[in-house]
Amino acid sequence: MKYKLLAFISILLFLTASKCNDDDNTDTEEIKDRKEQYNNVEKDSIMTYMQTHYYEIDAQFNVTLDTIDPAGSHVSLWDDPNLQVLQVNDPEVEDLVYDLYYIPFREGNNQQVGKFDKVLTAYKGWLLNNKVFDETTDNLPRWFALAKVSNQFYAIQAWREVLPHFKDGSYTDNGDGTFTFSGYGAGLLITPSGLAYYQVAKNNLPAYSPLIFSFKTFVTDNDLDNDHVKNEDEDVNDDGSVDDDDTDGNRIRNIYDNDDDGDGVLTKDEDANGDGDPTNDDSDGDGIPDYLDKDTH
Ligand SMILES: [Ca+2]
Ligand SMILES: [Ca+2]
Ligand SMILES: [Ca+2]
Ligand SMILES: [Ca+2]
Repeated sequence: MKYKLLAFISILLFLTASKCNDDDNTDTEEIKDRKEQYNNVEKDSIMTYMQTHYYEIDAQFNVTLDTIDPAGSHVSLWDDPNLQVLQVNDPEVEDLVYDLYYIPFREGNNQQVGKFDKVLTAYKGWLLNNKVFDETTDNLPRWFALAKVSNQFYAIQAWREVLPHFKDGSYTDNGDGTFTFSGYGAGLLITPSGLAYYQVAKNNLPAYSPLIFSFKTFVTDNDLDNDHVKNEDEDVNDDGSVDDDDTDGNRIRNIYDNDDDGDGVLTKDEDANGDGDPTNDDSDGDGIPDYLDKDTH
């Protein structure tokens, strides 16, 4: 089933930010100071937006955003009792910390999304002027990698921070190329541009845009290379990044490598005790599990 679902678009398009995307910025203007942009501009514009807008959702967690009528009774995003805020460090400036807001509609009832997983999502993205700049439907969901790995596409940081607070759901194959998803996580997030595309402008997206996303976490893939070592365990040196774990030095990071030690035996087959978990087998007792040990297989 996983392989059928993988047919949905996975190498993306829009919502991805990877190092190679920096080439997209053909603008020769100087890049704005990240601290000034957040502290003097976006922090206020995000707060004002949230204080003056409300959301409505339908039974499938599709979101409508609108301006609050002072005579009405709508609760603003800012005053939503379920509003959560994450303190997130800027990836480039050490003492810049963002408020990243999200509102969970439903947590989801199946597997927790892992921070290095790939997630099948439906989503909608808005600018602060309420214009939709990108969206996909439940019938055409898209995969997004949360692991930040060089030369691979991965989701913007706001997604990488928020989605692991949700779970996926379950699905049924309708037999006609479509799936029906249920029990998934769903929510809304509001991010400063520093955790999104910052100076990069493309298509409907101006540079320095704070963004709003509604999202649904349909399916999370916790073993990207199908080697029976979960994505979170492919961080061998346990430093919070999977971009520096390449045991056999073949330039394919362990998280995408199905033979992590390059000894010619697939990682999933380096399971001496046959319990389905290659991480607990150390045949020569040298403290290195067989799947990371070229000497044993
Ligand atoms: Ca690591
Ligand atoms: Ca691997
Ligand atoms: Ca084992
Ligand atoms: Ca081995």
